[in-house]
Amino acid sequence: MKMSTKVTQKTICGICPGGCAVEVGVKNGELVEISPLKGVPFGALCIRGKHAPEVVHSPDRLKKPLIRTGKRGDGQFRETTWDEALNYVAERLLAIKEKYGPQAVASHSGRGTFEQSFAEFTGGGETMTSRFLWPFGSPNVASVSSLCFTSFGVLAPKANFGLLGPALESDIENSKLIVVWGANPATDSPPFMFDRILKAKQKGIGIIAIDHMRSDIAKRADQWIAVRPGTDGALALGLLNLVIEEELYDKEFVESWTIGFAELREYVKEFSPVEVEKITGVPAEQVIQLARLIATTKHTTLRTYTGLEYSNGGVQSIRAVYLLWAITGNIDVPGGLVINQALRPGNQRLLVYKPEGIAPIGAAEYPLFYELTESAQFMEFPKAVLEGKPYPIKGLINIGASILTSYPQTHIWEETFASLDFLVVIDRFLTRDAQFADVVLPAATYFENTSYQRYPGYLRLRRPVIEPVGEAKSDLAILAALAERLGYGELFPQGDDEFLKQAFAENPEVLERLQEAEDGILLPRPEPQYQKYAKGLLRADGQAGFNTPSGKVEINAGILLQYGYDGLPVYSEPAEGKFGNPDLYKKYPLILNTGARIQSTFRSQHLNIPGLLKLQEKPQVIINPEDASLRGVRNGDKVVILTERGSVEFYAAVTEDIPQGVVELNVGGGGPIQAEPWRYANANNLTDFYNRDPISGFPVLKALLCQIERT
Ligand SMILES: Nc1nc2c(c(=O)[nH]1)N[C@H]1C(S)=C(S)[C@@H](COP(=O)(O)OP(=O)(O)OC[C@H]3O[C@@H](n4cnc5c(=O)[nH]c(N)nc54)[C@H](O)[C@@H]3O)O[C@H]1N2
Ligand SMILES: Nc1nc2c(c(=O)[nH]1)N[C@H]1C(S)=C(S)[C@@H](COP(=O)(O)OP(=O)(O)OC[C@H]3O[C@@H](n4cnc5c(=O)[nH]c(N)nc54)[C@H](O)[C@@H]3O)O[C@H]1N2
Ligand code: SF4
Ligand SMILES: [Mo]
Repeated sequence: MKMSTKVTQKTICGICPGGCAVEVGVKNGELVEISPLKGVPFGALCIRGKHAPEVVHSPDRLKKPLIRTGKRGDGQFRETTWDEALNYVAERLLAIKEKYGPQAVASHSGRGTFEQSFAEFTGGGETMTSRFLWPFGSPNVASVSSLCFTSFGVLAPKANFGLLGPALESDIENSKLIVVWGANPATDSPPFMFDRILKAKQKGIGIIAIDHMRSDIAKRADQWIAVRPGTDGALALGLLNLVIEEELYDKEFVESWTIGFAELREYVKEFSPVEVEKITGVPAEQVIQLARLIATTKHTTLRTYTGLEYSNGGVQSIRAVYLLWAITGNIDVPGGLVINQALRPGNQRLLVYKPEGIAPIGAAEYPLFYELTESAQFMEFPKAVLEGKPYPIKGLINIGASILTSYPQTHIWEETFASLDFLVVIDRFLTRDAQFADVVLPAATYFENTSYQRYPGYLRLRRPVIEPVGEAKSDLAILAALAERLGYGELFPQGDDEFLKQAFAENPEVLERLQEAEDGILLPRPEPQYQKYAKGLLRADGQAGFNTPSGKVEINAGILLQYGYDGLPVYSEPAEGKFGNPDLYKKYPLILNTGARIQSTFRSQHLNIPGLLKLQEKPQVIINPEDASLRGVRNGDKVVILTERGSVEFYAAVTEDIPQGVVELNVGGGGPIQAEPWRYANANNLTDFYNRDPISGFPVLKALLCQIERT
C-alpha cells in the first residue's frame, strides 16, 4: 500500500548536467512528474527536463552490462554480471598495455560526462576531459573538447587575456546593450541566461543577434544581423576598423593595457564597410551603425559560444570579437564582460600527473591545444588506429559520447572502431558506438545518484530519488570499480559516504549543513570588483595587468606567435565557399550549416523518446522559400542533401528565418534506437574530416557547401 503513495522530493534534474533545481513526484518507485523548484536560486526546467520521467524509464535504457557475441558493429551481445564485465575490461586493457605500452589505450569522454562530481573526481580540468587513464600511464585522454568549447573557452580567451572563456561573464543586469553573437541562450543547459536576457528586454535594453539564422534569440532581438556563415572574423575586423578610424575606442585602456594595437590598426584597414559587405553579406550601412552602437553605448555586453567555433579561422574570429569588446572599453566594467577569476577550474579531486616522456596524439599537429588542455586532440584518433601514426592505438574507453554521430565523416570513424582491438562504451542507451563495443556498461541517470552541485554563491545536494534502473551505476562508481582492477582503486572514492566526505574534505561543516538543508545553502559572495587588472587581482604574482606573458591584453598574441600562428586575429575565408573554392560552389551553391540546437533533442539524445519526438518528428533542413521554389521543394518535402562527401535525406522546413543561399541541418540523427527518419539522417555523413581550424583542430562543421534535390 505504502508503495503506491506519491512522494514529492526536491533534487536536481538528472537528465543533463545543467543542474536545474527541481521537484519530482515518485510513485511505486518510479519518477512520474517533475517541475521547477520555486523560491530557490537556479530552479528551472527545460523542455527536455519536462520529459524526464519518460527518459528515465524508457524501455530502451541499458539495464545490464553486455559482452559482444557477434561481429563488431552488428550489435549482438549477451547480458553479463558487473564482475565478469569489469574483470574482462581490465584484463583486455592490461593486455594491450603489456604488448603495446599504456599509450595504446585512449579514452574519450562526451556530453554525457559533464556532471559535476564526475568532472571533479576524474580530473575534468578546463575542458571536462576525464583523466582516468593518466594513472594507467596513457597520455591519450580526449573528449568532446576536441570539437566543442576549446576554441571559445580556452584558446581565444587565453591568447587574448590569459583567461578561460567562462571567466568572462556577461553582466546582463547592468548592461545597456546586449549582443548575442553565434549563440542561442534559449537552448542553454541550464537555461538561466535566457531568462536574464528576457528580463533585460522588458526593461527596454537593446538586443542585437548576429546569426545566419533568425534563431529564438534573434526573433526577440531589436536587430538581427544575418552574417554569411564562417565570416564573422571579417565582420569583427570591419567593426574594429570603424571603431579605430572614427576614434571611438577607449584610448586610455588601449594605451595602458594592450599590445599590438598599431599592427591591428594597419591590418584592419583591409576591412572597409564595402569590403565587409562583400565578404559577410551584411550591408555596409548596417556595419557602420553596428560599430557606432557597440562603441558608443557605454556598458555593452556580449554572449557568444559555438556559432563561431566551426569555421576555418574559428579561434581567430572569436579573438577578434573579444578584442572589439576590449578596445571599446567593455572588459571588466559594469554592464560589460566581467572577469570572474574564481569560476574555473573547479574543485579538482583527482590528484594525478600527466605521464612523462610520451605526448598524446595531436600534440604535434595542434601544439597549443595540447599545451593549454593537456589532452589529446581526438581528431587524430583515426590516424593512430588505422595507420599507427604517430604510434598505434588499440583500445578505447568511450564514456558518455556518441562519436559516430558527432564527429565528421562517420565512415572514417566506423572503420576506426572496426579496427580496434578493444572498445568499451559506457552509456545509458545502446548507441551506434555501442554496437561496435566489446563491452557495454549501463550508466545511471543522475536521478539515481548521490552528488552535489556548486553554483555561483549557492550549493545543493543531489539526492537519489529512485533506485537505479536495472543494474545501472553512476559513471564515477563504474570508473572506481575499474580503477580497482587496474591497480589504482585508491585514487577514487569507493561508495557514496566516502565520496561525499572527500568532496567536502576541506569544509566538512558545509557538508553537514547541506545534509540538513532541504533546499541547498547560500554561500557568501564577495562584493563585485571591476577593473581587476588595474588592481593586481588577475595575476599570481599580484602585479597589475592581465595573466598573459606581457601582462597586457595581447592583440598580437605571444602564445600564438610562439607556435608559428599569426599573432593578430587574422581572417580566413571559408575553404569550402564561394570565394574559397568557386568551382565547387558552382556544383554546390548552398552554404551548409549544421547543428544549431533544437529544444527537443540534445545532440544525438532523446530521438527515441515519444513525448519529445512529438515536438519535432522529422530531421529538418531549414531552407529559404526562394531556394526551395527554385528546386521545386515545398514545406515538408523529403529532400536529399548532397556534398562532396555523401548524401543524406532530410525534410524541408521552408522559412524566411534563413537567408537565401544558406541552409541549416539538424544534427543528432544516425543512432540505432532512434525513430525511423532520424535513424538514417546523420548530418556528419556530409561534413568534412580533413577541413579544420589549424589552431584548434576543430572540424569545419558550419561553413561548407551542398546541393539540395527533391527525392
Ligand atoms: N555536424 C555537427 N557535428 C557536431 C556538432 C554540430 O553542431 N554539428 N556539435 C558538436 C558538439 S558542440 C558536441 S559537444 C558534440 C557532442 O557529442 P557527444 O558527446 O557525442 O554528444 P551526445 O550525442 O549528446 O552523446 C552523449 C552520449 O552520452 C550518453 N549519456 C547521457 N548522459 C550520460 C551519463 O550520465 N553517463 C553516461 N555514461 N552516458 C550518458 C547519451 O546517451 C549519449 O549517447 O557533437 C559535435 N558534433
Ligand atoms: N536543447 C539543447 N540544448 C543544448 C544542446 C543540444 O543539443 N540541445 N547542446 C549543448 C551543447 S553540446 C553546446 S556546446 C551548447 C552550445 O550552445 P550555443 O552555442 O548557444 O548553441 P546553439 O543553440 O546552436 O547556438 C549557436 C548559434 O550560432 C548560430 N551560428 C551557426 N553558425 C554561425 C556562424 O557562422 N556565424 C554566426 N554569427 N552564427 C552562427 C546558429 O544559428 C545558432 O543560433 O548548447 C548546449 N545546449
Ligand atoms: S537543462 Fe538539463 S538539468 Fe536543466 S532541466 Fe533541462 S535537462 Fe534538466
Ligand atoms: Mo558542445
